[in-house]
Amino acid sequence: MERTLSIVKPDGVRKGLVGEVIRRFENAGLRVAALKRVALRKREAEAFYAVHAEKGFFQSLTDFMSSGPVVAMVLEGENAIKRTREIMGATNPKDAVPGTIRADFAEEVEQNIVHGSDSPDNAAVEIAFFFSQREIQ
Ligand code: DAT
Ligand code: MG
Repeated sequence: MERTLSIVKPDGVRKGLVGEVIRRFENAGLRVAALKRVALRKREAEAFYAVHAEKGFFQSLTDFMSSGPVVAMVLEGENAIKRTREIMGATNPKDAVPGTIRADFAEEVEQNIVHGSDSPDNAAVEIAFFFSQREIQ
């Protein structure tokens, strides 16, 4: 049993894809262990993506992530981290396999609909960023 954090990003929420994204995760056997809609402040988006602080796209990425509400969720299941990222597809939708969320709905690399943690350590940090202990019991 593993847990990961996924986010429907502001473009996914604007496009009405919250249900579609959750459907795809649930269809794959992942369970939603916690869920919330939240508007990130610019500073919060910067903290969430701190590992990318030195990248050229950091300002633009964090402007985008704070441009509207997101829906954050904890997904749980066997190999949840890897499976969530498989269902999401590659970071750049041009490289994403057809049938993945990013291939089907994203138009460009920065606004790519969905986030998923990339390791157990990062999943723990990212889950704690959005959810208190009692929200994920
Ligand atoms: P992922 O979201 O697949 O884990 P990442 O952690 O490398 O990808 O990057 C985080 C986000 O930053 C990504 O979802 C979209 C944005 N991003 C990544 N590479 C980018 C680039 N070359 N230009 C613009 N935005 C980029
Ligand atoms: Mg990442």
